[in-house]
Amino acid sequence: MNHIPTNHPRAKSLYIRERLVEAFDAGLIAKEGLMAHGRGEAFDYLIGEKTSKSAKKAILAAAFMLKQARNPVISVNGNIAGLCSKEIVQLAKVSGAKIEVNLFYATKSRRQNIFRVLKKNGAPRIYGMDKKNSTKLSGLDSARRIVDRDGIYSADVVVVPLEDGDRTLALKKAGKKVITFDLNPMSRTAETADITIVDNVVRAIILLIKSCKNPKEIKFDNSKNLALAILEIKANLTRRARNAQIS
Ligand code: PTJ
Repeated sequence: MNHIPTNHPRAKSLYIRERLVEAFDAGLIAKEGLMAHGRGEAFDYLIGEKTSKSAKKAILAAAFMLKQARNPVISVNGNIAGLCSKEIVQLAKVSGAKIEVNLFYATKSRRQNIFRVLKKNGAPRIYGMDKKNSTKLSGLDSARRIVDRDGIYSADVVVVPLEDGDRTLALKKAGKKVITFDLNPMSRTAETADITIVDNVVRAIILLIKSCKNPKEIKFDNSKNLALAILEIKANLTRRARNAQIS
């Protein structure tokens, strides 16, 4: 990380990139995960690289849903393991959720590496590691259909950060509530989930952990909140366009 000057105007974003590259080298992240991050970065730029009002609202709603859940599970993929393993373990602790490794580009070695990093960060038990305990989620053809009987399969609430739309739909069809983090408010995942936190998971997860310590019930409608997120992007772009005209 020492080649990024601390006074670089985009230092924070570059540090996150660096973390991803290190996690890729450590065998946690798929190549495609680096590209998925690039798409996220572009949306982060559009939302102004800060937690918006709509995201704060979704975080409050998510904390309440998690705390009310009977059997919540956090689904961990390569990107999330690379970006915030420590915070995933903290979130599991404050919310009472289980942690399950579930991959789209599934390989044994990446699963093991993710397991190890979660263990190192204090995860007491990690689901999705024992083939004997696995089963299939119906309506899904990707590797993500393989889930743990005692984890995602029997969960009532599933947190799916950086997700693909197909599994969100399959989880919904299986009667589960879905909470996602997705910087793209127009993605299928964002539109299908019950609660979409349109923010960089690196920022939002810390706020979600805080909110789980003091959960409050709020009125929440995901479609309306997504519309608000899109309008926030529009307002940000309008402001940028005005500034460009003045200068
Ligand atoms: O580790 P695996 O094998 O399970 O694969 C994980 C990836 C992320 C590669 C896989 O799930 C994938 O291809 O995802 P998608 O379909 O590209 O969707 C990722 C979504 O997350 C996109 O809408 C991105 O905008 C968004 N995103 C990327 N980085 C972040 C993000 N959202 C929040 N925070 C981020 N840091």
